[in-house]
Amino acid sequence: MRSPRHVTLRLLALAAASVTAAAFLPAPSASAAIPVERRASVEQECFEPGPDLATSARGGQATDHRDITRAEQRAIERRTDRILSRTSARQRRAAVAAPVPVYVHVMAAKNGAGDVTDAQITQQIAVLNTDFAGQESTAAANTGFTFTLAGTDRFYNDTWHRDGSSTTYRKRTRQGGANALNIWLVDFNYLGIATFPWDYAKNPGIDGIRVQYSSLPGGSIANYDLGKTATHEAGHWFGLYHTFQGGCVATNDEVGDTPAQSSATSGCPEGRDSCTLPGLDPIHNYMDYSYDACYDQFTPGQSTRANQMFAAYRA
Ligand SMILES: [Ca+2]
Ligand SMILES: [Zn+2]
Repeated sequence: MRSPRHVTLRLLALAAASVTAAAFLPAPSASAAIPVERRASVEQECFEPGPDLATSARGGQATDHRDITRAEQRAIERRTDRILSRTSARQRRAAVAAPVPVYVHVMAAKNGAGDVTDAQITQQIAVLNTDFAGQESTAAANTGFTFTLAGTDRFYNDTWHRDGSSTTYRKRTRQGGANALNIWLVDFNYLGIATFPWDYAKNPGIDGIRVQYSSLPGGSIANYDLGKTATHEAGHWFGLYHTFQGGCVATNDEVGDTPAQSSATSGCPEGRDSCTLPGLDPIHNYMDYSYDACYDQFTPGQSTRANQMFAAYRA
């Protein structure tokens, strides 16, 4: 049994040495240092984060969700198919285009750091609604999911603010059922970390996404301050993988209309083509690691998958 811990994808790489991923990439248009980037190991070996999530991820070995091997990926697909085959058409219809209640937990420091405003939270919910409705591109799918702020609570605890004791704080503060998106706003070395829907039943208390508070609209992280980290992490919460999951293999993320890519994208390198398989890299996809401004879509295939996963595990 692997650890239920979840490690990061949208990773804040603060160290200047954090450029291994760039080896795959066309040079960014400006040569300025990238203060923060979403980056992850593309290795598929089993990664067990240590007790201190932030420290274990700092080395760049972590993804923003727990590692999924090819074998486990296949098992998840089979399990989902079995569940859906037992789900009635009426149940599946009810799960499509579901309204999603959102609970935002502001984990501020005692001195008030991280105490985002209600206006920022409102803007973040608006970003989720825009992005999941496919309003940023004509190529984008409307997933049908809508988000409503169901509650906000605020804590002033330095340990929790730094994402310490995350299992404890999540279990104590999580609200709603499987269909409720819980967002914990913290200050850690990631942009965000997510749990997957197929893990809800065995570990409901920690279900949700943890997001770097300064990535909210109006936040302070250059290139990652438009609220798209929450969109990306919510994508995982709906059961979407990275578009670079598995690298250059046809099945990669189990979605047919997202071309395979060898590794995470950094910045917004137009024309990137990292696999010989058909299609340019989907650098504008919310499930890549591009800059916030580069993101503009979920695909129809991702929308279908998110709805199926919701019907199977969250409805
Ligand atoms: Ca794909
Ligand atoms: Zn991710």
